[in-house]
Amino acid sequence: MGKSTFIDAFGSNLTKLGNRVAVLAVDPSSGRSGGSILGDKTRMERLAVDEQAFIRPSPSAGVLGGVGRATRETMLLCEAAGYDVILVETVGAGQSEYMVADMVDVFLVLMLPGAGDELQGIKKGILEIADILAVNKADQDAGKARRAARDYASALHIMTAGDAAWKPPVLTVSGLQNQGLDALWETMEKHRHVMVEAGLFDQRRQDQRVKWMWAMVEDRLLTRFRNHEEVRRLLLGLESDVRNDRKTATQAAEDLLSAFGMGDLG
Ligand SMILES: Nc1nc2c(ncn2[C@@H]2O[C@H](COP(=O)(O)OP(=O)(O)OP(=O)(O)O)[C@@H](O)[C@H]2O)c(=O)[nH]1
Ligand SMILES: [Mg+2]
Repeated sequence: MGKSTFIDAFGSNLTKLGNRVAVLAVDPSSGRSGGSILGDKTRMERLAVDEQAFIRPSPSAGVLGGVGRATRETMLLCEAAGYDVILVETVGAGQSEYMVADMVDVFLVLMLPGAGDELQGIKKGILEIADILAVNKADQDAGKARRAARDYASALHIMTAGDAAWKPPVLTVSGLQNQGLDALWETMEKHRHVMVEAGLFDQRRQDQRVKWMWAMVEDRLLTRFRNHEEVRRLLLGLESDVRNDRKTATQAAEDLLSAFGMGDLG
């Protein structure tokens, strides 16, 4: 996708404009070690040595919830420490995108220019949460990138409510050639302006905070549940009972909740 190259160029543009930039990553799949941290920094050569920038790789592999929470907390710390722009990278592996969308003010989706039929392959879900879409690597074949952008634009048009305060635009960019990145930043600033004017900027942050509160409560409760000794003992047999239709899902849930001391509630 060219993410590291993109962030290196985009982030460097931003520090040149006088911003302090932090780069965080959510990549629960990678099991990254010190080695790939270095790898990432070398792929962001300019930003890695930029005194106005701070690059923090993904917390080492763990459950997505934990990785997401750690990243969100670092993000808040960076904000409090006076970073003007915080870029949060996600690998694009399913759930992590939703998690990142739930912590940022603007969610940018990078796409590659592909054949027309590529559109069918893209996950519809990701377009639904995109605030801005950018077709990257447009330097390779400008015509192809423009065609892809047009396809994405019509897909987005169909999905966006007519009265939405913000309609996700599609841009073409090249991280490698630093093309279209100034226009992208202007679009992000415009997004912020529109959201503030519509009273949606604070609302989004409020909604996100409440969502995170519940995510943490659910997370902790579920962990406590799964670690409960009797629940663990029962689970071994119950899952296969449910799988093989020896027990209904409802009965099994009831057994587990009873073992946890929460039976007979429903
Ligand atoms: N032509 C062209 N090539 C690019 C562009 N951006 C990145 N590349 C190339 O694509 C390859 C992958 O780029 P990265 O920036 O490492 O991509 P990434 O998404 O960070 O990759 P992972 O971290 O491995 O997931 C490299 O060979 C880059 O030189 C671009 O805008 N145009
Ligand atoms: Mg990378």
